[in-house]
Amino acid sequence: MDTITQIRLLETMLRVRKAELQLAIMYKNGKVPCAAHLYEGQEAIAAGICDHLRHDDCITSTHRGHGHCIAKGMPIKKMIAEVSAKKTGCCGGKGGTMHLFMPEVGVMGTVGIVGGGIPIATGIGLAMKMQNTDRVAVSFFGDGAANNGSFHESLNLAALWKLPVIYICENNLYATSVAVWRSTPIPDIGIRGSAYGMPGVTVDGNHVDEVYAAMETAVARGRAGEGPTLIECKTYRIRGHFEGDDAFYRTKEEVAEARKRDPIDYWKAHLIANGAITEETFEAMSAKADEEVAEAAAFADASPYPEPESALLLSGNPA
Ligand SMILES: Cc1ncc(C[n+]2csc(CCOP(=O)(O)OP(=O)(O)O)c2C)c(N)n1
Ligand SMILES: [Mg+2]
Repeated sequence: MDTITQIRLLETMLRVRKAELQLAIMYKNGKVPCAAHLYEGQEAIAAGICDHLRHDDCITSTHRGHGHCIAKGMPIKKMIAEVSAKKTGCCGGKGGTMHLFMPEVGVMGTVGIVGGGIPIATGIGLAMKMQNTDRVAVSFFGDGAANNGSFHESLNLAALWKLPVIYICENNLYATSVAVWRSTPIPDIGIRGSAYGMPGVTVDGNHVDEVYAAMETAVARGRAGEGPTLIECKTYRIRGHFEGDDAFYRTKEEVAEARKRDPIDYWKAHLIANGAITEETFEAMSAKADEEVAEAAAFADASPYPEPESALLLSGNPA
């Protein structure tokens, strides 16, 4: 991986992290009028996967999808405005956090139904194949979703039809309050790929270089018409399931231990050690991300809510 890519990955991770921390504050201040499932600690996955995607590739995402949208190219201000239910959001303020759409950058929806995005990405992959393109579709989903019927049906069809779909299972060890060991009898969800006749790999999802390398192979396979891949990224859900969840079902020690494996700390240390950046460069990158997020929050704050008369309009993003 060249130095420019290394730095761009760090930049994406910082932008995602800062946006999520900003939303946490906005949620506390009553500015997010719906549940907020934040992505802190999982940034390496969105960054490492989406870095391989072109503008015309597509993703589907989940209830925990802000990071995927940013990494795929949605401007942070359109995301924050939407999550704040403002007219200037990517869906005119009518979608909110679990219905973020921006087809022009390939964001085909954050979906609140667990596992719901998996068949959508599969259908998009089928369309891409029927149109004879080398585009790929990516489905992000959690460990909980990997036990949903939609996962199994989708992987079966995608392998059968050699669809250009890459399935990204973010195993953050919890589905709401249920630890993965209580719901899943195998240590690695990645091995499920072989049951359907596709490569299935498991990587450290907190190490962006590992995620990036796995995706490089998967995306080449998809573009070459060779079919789908399942990538399981092991990570940890640092925050509660949603903002306000006190997560009584796990110990503080467990979370503290996981915080030591912060994906940004890891990549920053790696880049400093190999001379790609200095501590000063990092501070400058961090400040730039802070500035972008502060501007996005101010934009959302200053934006109006959609007019009540527009409630029944079926389409059209007035912004
Ligand atoms: C079909 C369906 N069942 C249950 C829920 C309630 N629910 C919302 S998020 C969630 C847990 C999802 O866990 P996982 O797939 O691991 O994603 P994570 O929250 O860890 O990112 C559940 C059960 C839902 N939204 N949809
Ligand atoms: Mg999970």
